[in-house]
Amino acid sequence: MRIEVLTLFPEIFSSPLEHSILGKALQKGLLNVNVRNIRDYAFDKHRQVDDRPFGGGSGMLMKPEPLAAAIDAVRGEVPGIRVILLTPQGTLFDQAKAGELASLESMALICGRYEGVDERIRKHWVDEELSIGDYVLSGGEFAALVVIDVIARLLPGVLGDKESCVEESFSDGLLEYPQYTRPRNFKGYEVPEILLSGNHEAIRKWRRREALKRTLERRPDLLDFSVLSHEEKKFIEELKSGKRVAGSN
Ligand code: 6GU
Repeated sequence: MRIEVLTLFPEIFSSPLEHSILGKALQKGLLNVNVRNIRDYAFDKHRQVDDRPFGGGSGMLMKPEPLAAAIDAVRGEVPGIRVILLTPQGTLFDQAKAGELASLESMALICGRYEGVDERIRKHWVDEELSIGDYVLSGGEFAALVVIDVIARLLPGVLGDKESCVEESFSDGLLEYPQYTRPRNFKGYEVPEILLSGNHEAIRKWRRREALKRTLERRPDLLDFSVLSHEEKKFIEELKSGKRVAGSN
């Protein structure tokens, strides 16, 4: 996959793209990220990239000319590229959206500043607008990094076998079950007995139920989209009605 990033702050991207899973994905060539400075497409004397809004009001807007020139250049170099503007006004970027984007050959991520971009860019130069959640960032750069990281994890070859197991358990739509590593007793706090039992079927069941409990407690909205067996639905109903108490099985 090829990702073109358009930003006024290209330096923000260097470290996050050098390390860990993203760093390896880039090194292996499974993913290509090219970061461009929008200011390089400002052709007036002062290379101005922002301006005051018509009609008044506080804050500056991104001027249309440099953005349009940058997007036109990217489209010229990468035919068919999907152009995405990162903005708090976009539709929500979630795991399902990530899955959809992961199948593209190329996309351009335009990092807006939060006061916004000229409406004509949104309407006529951009294919889609995405937000990563209900809060306001100072700019789209961190949002772009979130999008890149989430999508990279879905590309073939990026995750090793061990890591992709973990991935599967969120893609079933539930929160993770609790996990423990050594020591068995940490400052008086014990690891649940069942995990030491060696009974793989019992452990699998326990984990599934813990994931259901945690999801019901913290993110009941996710249960509407998860695929549950008849038995699991019954378990959830029992939890809700108080027949089962949190912490017990
Ligand atoms: Cl994509 N940009 C900005 N500036 N703020 C955000 C966002 C994006 N998503 C959530 N908040």
